[in-house]
Amino acid sequence: MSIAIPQPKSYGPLGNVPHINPDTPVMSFMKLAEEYGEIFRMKLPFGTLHVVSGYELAKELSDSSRFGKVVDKTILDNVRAFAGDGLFTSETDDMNWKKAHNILLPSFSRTAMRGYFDMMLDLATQLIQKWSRLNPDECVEVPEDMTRLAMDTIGLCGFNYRFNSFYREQPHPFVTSMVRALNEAMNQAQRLGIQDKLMIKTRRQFMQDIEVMFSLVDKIIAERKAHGHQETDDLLAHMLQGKDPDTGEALDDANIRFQIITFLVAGHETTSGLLSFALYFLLNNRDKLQKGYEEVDRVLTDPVPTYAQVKNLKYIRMILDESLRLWPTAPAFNLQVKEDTLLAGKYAMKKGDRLLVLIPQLHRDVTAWGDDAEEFRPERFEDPSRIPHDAYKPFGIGQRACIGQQFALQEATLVLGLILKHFELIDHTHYQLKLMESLTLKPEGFTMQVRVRNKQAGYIPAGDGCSTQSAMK
Ligand code: FDE
Repeated sequence: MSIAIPQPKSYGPLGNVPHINPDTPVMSFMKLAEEYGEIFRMKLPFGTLHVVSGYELAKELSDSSRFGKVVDKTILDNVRAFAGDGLFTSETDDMNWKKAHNILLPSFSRTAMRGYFDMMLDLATQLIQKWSRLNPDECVEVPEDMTRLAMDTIGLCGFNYRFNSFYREQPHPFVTSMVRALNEAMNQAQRLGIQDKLMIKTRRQFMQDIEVMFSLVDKIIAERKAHGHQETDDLLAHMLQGKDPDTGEALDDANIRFQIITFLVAGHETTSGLLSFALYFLLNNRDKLQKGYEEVDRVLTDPVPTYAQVKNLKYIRMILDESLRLWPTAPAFNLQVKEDTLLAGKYAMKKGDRLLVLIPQLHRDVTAWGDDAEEFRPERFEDPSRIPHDAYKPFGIGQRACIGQQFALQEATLVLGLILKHFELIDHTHYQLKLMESLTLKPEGFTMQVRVRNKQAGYIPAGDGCSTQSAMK
């Protein structure tokens, strides 16, 4: 016996659109989930969406014989204009997805991570040096600096290219174009077809931004081909040399271009948001911050941290896991039903039905996480056997799960460990969380002050010398 899937009030031809605030769709969906529960239906211009956020339901979604990723016809389809058939925006049955997945998987294995460590350290050091040279009344723009760090890290580890973001006041032109094109891909999804065609200037800018991205990436590929890649062991080398074990084929240049852009897009905002939220949570949970300090002082005993030491930052890792639970920076993914099925034995779903998994809400399901689900408590991740894995999906599910997971976590553990080792964190504005939603989530306008730590002097109390105005610029 199936039971009906609830749907919020519908407004004629607009369907359920009026329930969604276009600036904060994730928040809108979370509010609706509070009211309508583990699954509800939304009638939207491109079709009907089933928003899923319950533990019982999520358990079944990893079954790839019943559910599979679909490249949604709104945002991701627009992102395809510059990410093409790269890993993130290709369909699973697209030949190039499987091929690239096979070729690139070894580059993201746990063992491959050791090879990226020194490059990650290079960028982390740039961040620490920048912060240690600030005057006491200056403040750190957290998401901005974390974006510099994440962008430069994927650039260097991926393609041996330095964006040198820490040496620039303004973002690298590639980054400006990428961010603008991503925003435009989101905005297009909210405009009607005819409205969209009339926006000639916007369209021209979009095409220009894509050109900027293509030309830099094509240059990187051409230079690498011209100068050989004997010494460089990065993603690009793997893409140029790798052969798909299934077919024996290599990736073509057009696809490599899309993969590079894909890694830059997928790797920078998500990781930057993760680090920003982790710092936000630590400022608001002083006892956890203290535990973090204790760990880095105990483990990071060399002036330059080693790979093995970073692996040993267990509590720092738990802080990151818990940050990704409360604010998973990639907040949703799309699935399609492969055959008619009964979800959790009670909701009838038809072949082709679309699901949106709302991760932040799933991560707050009290049936999986307990009554303190809203609380920031890294200790939940202490005992792996007690983590409700089916209710924890910050990296997606199945074969389309995040290929960059180990990469992002190693980078974030290193960076957060080094930050705590070197700095006292000061919440000089009593920052109140304001979520900024683009393709990913970020704490908007989040700034803090840092003081170089001096153990003899003990804790240095917070000052409020940094005006919010300069913080927001
Ligand atoms: C992916 C991903 C996902 C899934 C999506 C869907 O399903 O649609 C998710 C959820 C994610 N991812 C998440 C995340 C978070 C973080 C922090 C990250 N992520 C990071 C990173 C880094 C890098 C480099 C990356 N990432 C990448 C990536 C890619 C390429 C992808 C696609 C895959 C396939 O194959 O599909 C992803 N990522 Fe991530």
